[in-house]
Amino acid sequence: MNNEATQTTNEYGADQIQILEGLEAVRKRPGMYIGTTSERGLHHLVYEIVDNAVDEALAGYCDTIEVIINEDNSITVKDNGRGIPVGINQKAGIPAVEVVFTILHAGGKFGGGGYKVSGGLHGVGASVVNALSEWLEVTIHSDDGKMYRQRYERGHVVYPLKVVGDTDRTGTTVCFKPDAEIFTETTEYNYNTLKNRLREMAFLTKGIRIDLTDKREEKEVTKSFCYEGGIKEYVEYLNKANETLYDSIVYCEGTKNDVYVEVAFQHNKSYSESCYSFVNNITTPEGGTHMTGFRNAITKTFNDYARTQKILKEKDANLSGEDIREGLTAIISVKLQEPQFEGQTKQKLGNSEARGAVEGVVSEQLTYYLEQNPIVAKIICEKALLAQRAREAARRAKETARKGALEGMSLPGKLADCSDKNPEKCEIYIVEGDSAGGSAKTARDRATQAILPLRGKILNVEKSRLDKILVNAEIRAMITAFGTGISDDFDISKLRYHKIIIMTDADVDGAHISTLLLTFLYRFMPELIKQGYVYLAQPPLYKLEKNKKVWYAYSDEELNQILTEVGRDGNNSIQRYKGLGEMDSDQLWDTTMDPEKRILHRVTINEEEASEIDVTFMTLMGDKVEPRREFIEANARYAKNLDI
Ligand code: TTJ
Repeated sequence: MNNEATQTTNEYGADQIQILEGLEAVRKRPGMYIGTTSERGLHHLVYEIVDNAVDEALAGYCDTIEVIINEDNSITVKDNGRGIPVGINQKAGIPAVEVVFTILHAGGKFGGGGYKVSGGLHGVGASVVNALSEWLEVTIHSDDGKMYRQRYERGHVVYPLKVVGDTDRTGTTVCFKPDAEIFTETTEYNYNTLKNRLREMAFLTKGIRIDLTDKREEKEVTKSFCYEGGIKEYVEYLNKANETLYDSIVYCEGTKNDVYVEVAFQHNKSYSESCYSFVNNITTPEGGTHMTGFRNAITKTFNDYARTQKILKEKDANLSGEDIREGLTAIISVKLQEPQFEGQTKQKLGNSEARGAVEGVVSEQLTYYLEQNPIVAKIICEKALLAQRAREAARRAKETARKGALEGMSLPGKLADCSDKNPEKCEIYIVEGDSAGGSAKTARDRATQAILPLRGKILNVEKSRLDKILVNAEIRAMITAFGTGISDDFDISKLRYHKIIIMTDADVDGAHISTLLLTFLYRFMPELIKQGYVYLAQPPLYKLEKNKKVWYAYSDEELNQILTEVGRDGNNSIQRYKGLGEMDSDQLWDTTMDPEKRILHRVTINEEEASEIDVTFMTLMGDKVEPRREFIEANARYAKNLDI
């Protein structure tokens, strides 16, 4: 970090006034530096600081990072690296550590030479975190045996770097409190969000230990993440809920065109693909050149292998990339000096040298691996062959489904469509069971509300191939009703309703049906969720009657609140709704369907946590019973929320 400081001061000068102007700019337009001041931006501050410690680990000088959420929602990050240099930086005329925290670096681009590879979405530098913190304190355990400290408030130095004691270790500790003037939405940290990201960071940096402690809990909890196997263990973790197709995890590693490439993969017996790509430890939800390189490499290598081994006969068509990726779980991680991000959300890697690097490293090492492991190679090729045949059958089934959808003909018989044809005004209720469907049809506003009743449990798409999924009546009914088609044929402009509302009983079975429906949408029409068209209806849990007046409560808390207001006496009659079927159509309208009064929850996907969502769906829907039981037990205290 010493040399970075020297480099950047060339551009920025050490003039204190300029320094303050720099950090003032960050406070004026925080979005320019951290994307958003929402909950997400709040969490990015932590990642930014932790990234610095991870860089020290990548340089080989640090093996443990501790992250603490303090009681007041301030954050402590502590490493056992060399410690940020405390000596005076010649150009700036102030200690290097002060440079790090008070001089705005150019968007995290530090150029070649140093070990630092941070970049992309974060990598904006510790000074940005400092500028956006009510206060920040850095403590350095230096190899000169002294402990140094400096404090800043909203980016301003409170006192010059000073010696505060002696020490017999080295390392850096940063403690900061995000500024509530900046983070107006929330300043409260979400333990699970930090946990998931720190776990991911630990997977991506093999051997590093990252501890997370939450001091806000009565009983302080610490979680420790350390993976000697790195991304190999990541794949193992992602696959834990599924039966794998073979035991080993394929791993390739190498450097080409100055790009460091690391890839791990393993197939499971499911039919969906779970591939995640990273650039400098930052997730790239939209993929990019590294992902393309990976796909090209495996498609070509497996086809070459299948041809030479005569698994593919001369007359057979090539295996498609999709066939080979059926049931594939993969992590693709690249590290390069100057990543370029493209696309609307800047989440797609654009560097063309990354494509060649991944393609080269994977082709070469996978070819060798397949030669050395003919049994695994054959298993994968045969699964891909089955996928190829199923894909043919699916194509035919899809063709009919698509025709139905595109030509607007033969809407499903069970659908009670609305009369308005303007999708923006229209909504469709997907309702569990024919009886609730009946009430909903009576209750609805015919102009804008369509009702599609589904019978019983719907097909678990995690356990079926596309050809089977597409002949399922309930699924076909949804596809035709929505009008969009699925997967590659998906076309959002054909969407017939701008609200897709899942309405199920407020019990465990209802939650299960909601999950099955969401799994289907997530796998085959993810854009519907991403663009915010999917909602969960919230039916009431209780009906309270007193002196001919009626109240509905949507939670236990609300029931208690109402009881407190109306008085707890013998005139109360409380009904616990077990299902939608217990309400007549008027009640259903009043409580759950009337746009003026109903409660809808919009379903969202946090792109940064996509791999966690995958694990959740796979755990809930996958083959293995034990991980599912563990998951449900571990999340039992959220069961109330899951029930919604
Ligand atoms: C730079 O090169 C000389 C030896 O020290 C290197 C350095 O700066 N290491 C370093 C920085 N270790 N840890 C950090 C660091 C840790 C945290 C938590 C926050 C920040 C901004 C830096």
